[in-house]
Amino acid sequence: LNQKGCVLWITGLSGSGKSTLACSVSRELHSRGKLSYVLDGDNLRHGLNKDLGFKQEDRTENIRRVGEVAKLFADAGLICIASLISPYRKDRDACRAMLPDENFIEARFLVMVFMNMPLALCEARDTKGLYKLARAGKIKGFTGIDDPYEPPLNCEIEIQNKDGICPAPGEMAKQVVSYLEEKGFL
Ligand code: GGZ
Repeated sequence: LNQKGCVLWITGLSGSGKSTLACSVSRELHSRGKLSYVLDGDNLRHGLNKDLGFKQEDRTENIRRVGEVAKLFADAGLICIASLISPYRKDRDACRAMLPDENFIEARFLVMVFMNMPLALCEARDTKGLYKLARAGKIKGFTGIDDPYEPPLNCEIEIQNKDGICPAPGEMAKQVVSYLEEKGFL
């Protein structure tokens, strides 16, 4: 396999475009003949993590499990793309700590991607109507509404909105793939 495994960890609010970016990066890597695998928070909650809800302890356990699985994929040499809200800094830090750092002989580690989209933008999109339900009090503890989101302080890649508009998926994917290229992962 002519690639090094690593974990791309995409964090951000619901509706910030994490899954879109994950899918777009995976497609771009595929077109370059690189193996990747997407672990999506929302999907995993139907299987591996179907026993978990959205209380702080449950989210922590969710992140921990996905971190462990991502580590296995990276171990196998794949570029594992994990897209989860992962709202708590300490949980994301714990994932990072689980993976060996850059100086390790087998370079496989975590590249944190922050979807830095304002709540107003995510809420205006509201593709699944969840923000509306949260505002109406029909979903309790919704991230960004009545549950916290702690933005990363030390991410490797930040996807920024331009004048309240999210960049096109292909554009975001290029930013991420260029980073992986630069760092010798591809
Ligand atoms: C946040 C919620 C909630 C609450 C349901 N808070 O945008 P989506 O719909 O498709 O993705 C969200 C998903 C969040 O799962 P994660 O595993 O990524 O979350 S975490 O990392 O915090 O464990 C959202 C939906 O589930 N959803 N209720 N209360 N998002």
